[in-house]
Parts: sequence; structure tokens; C-alpha cells
Amino acid sequence: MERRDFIKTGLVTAAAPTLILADIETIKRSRKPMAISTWNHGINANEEAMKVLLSEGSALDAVEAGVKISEADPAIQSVGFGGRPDGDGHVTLDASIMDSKGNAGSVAYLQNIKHPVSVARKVMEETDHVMLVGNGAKNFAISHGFKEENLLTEESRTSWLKWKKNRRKKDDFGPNDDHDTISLLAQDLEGNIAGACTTSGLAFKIPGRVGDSPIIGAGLYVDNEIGAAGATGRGEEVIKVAGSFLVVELMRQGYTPQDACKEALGRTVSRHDGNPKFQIAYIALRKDGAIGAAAIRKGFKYALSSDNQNKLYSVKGIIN
Ligand code: SD4
Repeated sequence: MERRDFIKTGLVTAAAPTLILADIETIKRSRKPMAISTWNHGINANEEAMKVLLSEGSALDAVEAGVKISEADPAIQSVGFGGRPDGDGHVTLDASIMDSKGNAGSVAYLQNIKHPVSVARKVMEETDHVMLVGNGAKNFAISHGFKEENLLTEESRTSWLKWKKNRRKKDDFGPNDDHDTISLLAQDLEGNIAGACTTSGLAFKIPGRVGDSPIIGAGLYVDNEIGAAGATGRGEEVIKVAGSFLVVELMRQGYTPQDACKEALGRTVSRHDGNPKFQIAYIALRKDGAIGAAAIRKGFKYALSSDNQNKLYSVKGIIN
């Protein structure tokens, strides 16, 4: 063997242990359970998700349990029970869920069922469909043991009546700051990732309107090899750029989770001459446990739970 070849071989041999060590580090970090979710109520959702994760439950069980807390809370007027109704006074719910094997389920325009995320999970696990809507989704839910109940609280009814009284001809939606959809992404002790997203959608929307939250790739996307992303905000604009799918694909290309969220928002911002009048925010979780969050405008908060901490973080807008 020539000396040059020997050095080459030597280098390869010397480099191998470093690579192996790096892999072990990645695996170790990815085995730290964590949950990241949108808005203030993400704190309670994360707490529930972490209970599941810390008792060695799956990321899928964790995201479902987590967002069910928001769905059941009547004080949260943007998700589930107590959500603001559509223009006709009906609470209509959208939700989606994805597991670490790339399976997905979703429901849209679902009425009178308190936990749309659990119906979405049933669609994913017990049918070979991905999405059920309206009465079909409701009948499916009832046939799987879900109870029909009134989801319109007095508080949401009052705000709907007020909106009806004051509405202008062109005013189909509630105020622009009304977007507290919960997206929750989690990683379990095995390092697997899952996500869920659930909402009552835009307040006072045109009856029949469906947003981004139940659209796989828009409101939510999970690829267990790379990571996951979830959205909140003006759903129409998230759908147009396949927002959550875009964030995950950007991470696949090497963008950090933070830069991926910003780049995805940038696509929307430039479609609106640099100054959109609405809010969109993304959260992202990469396979190695790195996270990102970004919003078009100030005011967005996300909740992050890891290392025995569950804290709310404010995000500066990318344009203000
Ligand atoms: C939607 N993304 O339906 C949702 C809106 C939202 O709380 O975030 N609502 O467009």
C-alpha cells in the first residue's frame, strides 16, 4: 500500500467514530419528549400532551389528548365547544391529525360533536379515507359512539348576534385578530413525531366555508423522517401555499425550522405586495428536536414544553 493510500484509509477510520458519536447524540436528543403548540391555550394542551409522553405514550396519543383540552374549554372561542359560529349561527368545526407513519385523518364542517380531532383520528384509523365533511362526518362520528351536543355557548351566541347587528355588506368574517386555532406537534420517547390541528375556523364565516386546519399539508403536515409543521391564521392563504407541507419540505432542503417558517410566510407576504392585512403563523418541530415559530405580524405566541418547562413565547412579526 502506498503511503498516500494509507493516510486516506487512516482518515476514513479516524472519521468513523465521530460520525457514530454524532448519530448517538441525535438519537439521544430526539428521545427527549416535547410538545409545541399555538397560542396561550397551548400551555394547557402541552401539559396534557406531556403527561402522555412522559408515561411513555405515543406522540399520536399525546397530540390528540392535548388538543382535546382546548376543544372542551368553552372559554376558548376559536376551537371546539364554545367556538364562534358561522354567519348563520352554527358552530362548524375543522380538524386533522397525522401520525408518524404518514397516516392522516381529517373532518371539516362538522357540527354538534365536541371532539373533531378524535373523529379525525377514527377516520384515519378505521377507514381507508382521509377526510369526511358535514353530515357525513357527523353520522360517522355518531356511529362510532360520539354524542351529539349543542356547542354554541351563550357567550359565542352573544358575539354572533352583535356581529349580525353591526355587519357591513362586505364583512363576511370576524375581526382579523380572531385566529386562535390550536396546532400541536409532539415527539415521544421513541423519537416519533405526530401532529394535530383543530378549530372552529374564522368567526362568522360564510356557511360551508372550510379553512386550512383539516387540509393535510395546509394546516398540518408530519413527515417522521424530517419533522412536522402546523399553522394558524388566515386559512385561505395557508391553503394557497400548502403552508405546513412547504415548511416541512424546506426543512428537508436544509432550512432550520425557524427559517423554514419564515420562508413559507415570505411566499404569502410577497403575494400581497409585502403587506398582507391578515395574520398567519407557523410552528415547526424537526426530527432532532429543534423547533421554529414565525408569524407575519406581531401578537403570535407559541407554547413549548420540554426539559420540565412549559412556557409561552412571543414571536415578532416578519413584517412588524
Ligand atoms: C381557519 N386557520 O379556519 C383557521 C383560522 C384560525 O382560529 O386560525 N382560527 O382559517
